[in-house]
Amino acid sequence: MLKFSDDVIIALETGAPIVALESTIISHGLPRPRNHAVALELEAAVREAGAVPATIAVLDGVPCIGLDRKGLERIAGDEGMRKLGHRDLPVAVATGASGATTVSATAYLAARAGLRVFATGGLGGVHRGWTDEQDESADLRLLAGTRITVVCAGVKSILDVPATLQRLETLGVTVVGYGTTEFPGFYLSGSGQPVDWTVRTPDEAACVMAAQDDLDGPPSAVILANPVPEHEQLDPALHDRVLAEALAAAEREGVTGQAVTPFLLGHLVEHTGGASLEANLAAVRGNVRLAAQVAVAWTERGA
Ligand code: PSU
Ligand code: MN
Repeated sequence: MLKFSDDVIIALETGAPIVALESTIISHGLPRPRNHAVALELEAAVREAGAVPATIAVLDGVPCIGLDRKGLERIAGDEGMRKLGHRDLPVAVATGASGATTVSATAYLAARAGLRVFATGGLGGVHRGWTDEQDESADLRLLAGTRITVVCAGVKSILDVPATLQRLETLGVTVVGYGTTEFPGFYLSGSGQPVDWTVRTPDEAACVMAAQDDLDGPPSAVILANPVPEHEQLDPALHDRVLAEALAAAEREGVTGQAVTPFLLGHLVEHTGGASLEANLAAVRGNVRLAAQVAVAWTERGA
């Protein structure tokens, strides 16, 4: 059912560290053609840190754990790539469709494949205006039932961050700040919301994962929330202004469903003169590097 890349097969056999990487951020979250260079760069960063990258996507109905050159090219270049949440997987497989996987679908497939560490940009969550329109990313519920460690820069700041943190609490998802007591704000280093727990080294993160296994409680993710460095964040005043415009534009144009997140991210890139893209990339790079370090620490524990 799953197709593994050669590198991932070897890594699984030898117990080498592996980092799962999400593909929707490549296909729908970043502009072409830069997205392809980024996909390659992220894989290289994982390797540099001593782990094996496994970018996850569905190609011609086959869930792939690790992509070859051609697969990465398709994800980045093919405008027809669908955006697949975990609920879309059965249909994509049955119909032979191709698509990039969101956090929910990637985490699901990674866990099925036996991977434990996953890096992305920012999680989906509860959208602003949720009191009127029920838009909550499937990422949250899936993470509540999946034992995987997700390294991210918090949740996308286009969301209602306090409401999302509240949902994560209700759902029983462990949230830990990496070197911070403030929940990160995706494009911004901080969201203004506190985070209850902090770890400061990859090994401490791996200890949390080991304790999770020892306790053997309900299967749930650990969110390792890793802020973008302050000198690389988007200017907060610019962020707030352009985001308000983006939200208004989405409302005016009647954007709904899966299209909302790519629309808002695209609007921000365009109207910040690309500055939001640089902050997004800085966040993702940092997450991928940290995820690789955590994966290395995790395998060194002999888990
Ligand atoms: N993080 C990014 N860019 C993205 C996303 C996350 O830096 O494009 C994607 C992820 O795939 C996430 C999805 O799972 O947005 C959430 O979309 P929705 O709100 O439709 O569930
Ligand atoms: Mn949604």
